[in-house]
Amino acid sequence: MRNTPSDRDALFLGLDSSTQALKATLIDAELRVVREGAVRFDDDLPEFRTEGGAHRHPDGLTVTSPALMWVAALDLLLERMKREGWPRDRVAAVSGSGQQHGSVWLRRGARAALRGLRAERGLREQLAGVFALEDSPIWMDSSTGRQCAARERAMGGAQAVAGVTGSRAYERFTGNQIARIFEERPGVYAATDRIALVSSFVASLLAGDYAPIDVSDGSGMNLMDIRARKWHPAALECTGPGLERRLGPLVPSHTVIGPVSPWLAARHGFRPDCQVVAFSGDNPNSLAGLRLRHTGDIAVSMGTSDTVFGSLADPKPSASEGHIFVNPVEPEAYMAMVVHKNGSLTREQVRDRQPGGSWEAFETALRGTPPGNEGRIGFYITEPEITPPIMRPGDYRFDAAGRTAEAFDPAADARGVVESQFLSMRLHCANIGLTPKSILATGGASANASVVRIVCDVFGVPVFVGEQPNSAALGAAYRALHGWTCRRQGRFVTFAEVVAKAPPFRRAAEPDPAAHAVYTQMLPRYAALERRVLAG
Ligand code: 5FX
Repeated sequence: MRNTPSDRDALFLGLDSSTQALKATLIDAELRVVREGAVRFDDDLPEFRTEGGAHRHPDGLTVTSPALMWVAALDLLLERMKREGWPRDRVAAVSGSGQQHGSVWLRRGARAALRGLRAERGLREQLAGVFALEDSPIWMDSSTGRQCAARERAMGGAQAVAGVTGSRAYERFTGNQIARIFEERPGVYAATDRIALVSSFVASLLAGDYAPIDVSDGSGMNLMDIRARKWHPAALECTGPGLERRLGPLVPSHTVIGPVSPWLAARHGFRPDCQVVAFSGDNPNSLAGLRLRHTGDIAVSMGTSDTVFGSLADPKPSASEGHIFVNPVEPEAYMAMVVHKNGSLTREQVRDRQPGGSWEAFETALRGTPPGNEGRIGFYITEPEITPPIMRPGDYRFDAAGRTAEAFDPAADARGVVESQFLSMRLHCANIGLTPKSILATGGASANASVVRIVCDVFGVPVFVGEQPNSAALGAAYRALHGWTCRRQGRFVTFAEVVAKAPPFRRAAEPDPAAHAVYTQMLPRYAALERRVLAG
């Protein structure tokens, strides 16, 4: 047997089985990225005929991905690593990330197939027959409205479901997907020995056995009690019979679930003592990749949608907004996630109304208008909004006296859209218990200094900026190091200690107390106007 790599030479591998690709990031013990790679499903595995990694079904609601494609992608990725000479024999631990909510249905005999993998053949060839369902429902599926309504009825209403599981019943959440399969395809359900998440399934492929679901990705199922970190009996009960046995155990996210399979060692040159750390969901892994290590650290990702997620100690799960998951790096804490659909496209529309229609003009408008916009408040809704649920697109403007306004001048619209987006974020984050102590701003708009200034003053906390490409795969690599370090030291070592060597993000803005006071005063008015817009 090869010698254990010294701690200095040890490497940590993170995989990310996302919607469109399987990605890999390899880091060294100094947390530097040493290799990256990816298999893109549509281009590299065209035989599965996916578009964006998925199949959209004619009903317009059902969206699935072929489970065998994820297996084939791992074969291909491992072959490429071999060909490119990745130093697999120095990998001390591997962890991973999976798109959240997707489920993999394994039939009786799957476990024996995983345990008995033969080194002379690839995974695809040996595992083609293990699925009770070839097409896995994924997070883009919205076909389970009926099952969601039934869950909320059975568990005492939307708020009761949120109170226990961290989110009201959502169509894409795995429990509701399972309920639909049980109802519509009872034969599939009966033939199923194990229902895995995408994350725990890919972990199974590396460990050569069923891998447990971790409590952080497990929080995206509407089946787990997020406080007890256990399956919730009533939530299982209204989903399908014999479900606990089919789901298997839940484990803390930093758990070492075992060494890699003999198959991975013999065929791909991994060390037999390379450890597999429980895989988790992509959003939990991104939280790790962005190194949100303390309660109150939040990330604001400004993209097509604006997504906020962060660590918190005292969550207030809500039926009307956001999700609460168990935190993947702080076992006692939680993470919250809130998605605002009207992000960059909405900002771009308002930008186009500025003279010249450029970002420079938008920035000039922000600089030339005062915090609070002289009392003017606008709601700019390009697409039906998720948080808050404003379904009717349009611009809703109010003057300082709360009267409906037909129009603002273009500069007031520029300030109006940015202030409105971040006041909404502050309001809805607070509603679920997320109060930031620091913000990491990422995504396109984080390059705009005047936008960052408004984020900073609305929340009243320092803002850091930085891009972290492939944050889920990188987060998985950090979590591999974290789980391995905890195991090595025989105690829980904080994630903050483990990632202390990573280069800091750039501190981009400090709050201006006077501007922050303006926004704090504005917030109750904003909330009241939002209620008016919601009431139509
Ligand atoms: C989270 O709840 C989601 O549905 C998505 O962000 C998926 O995790 C994407 F993979």
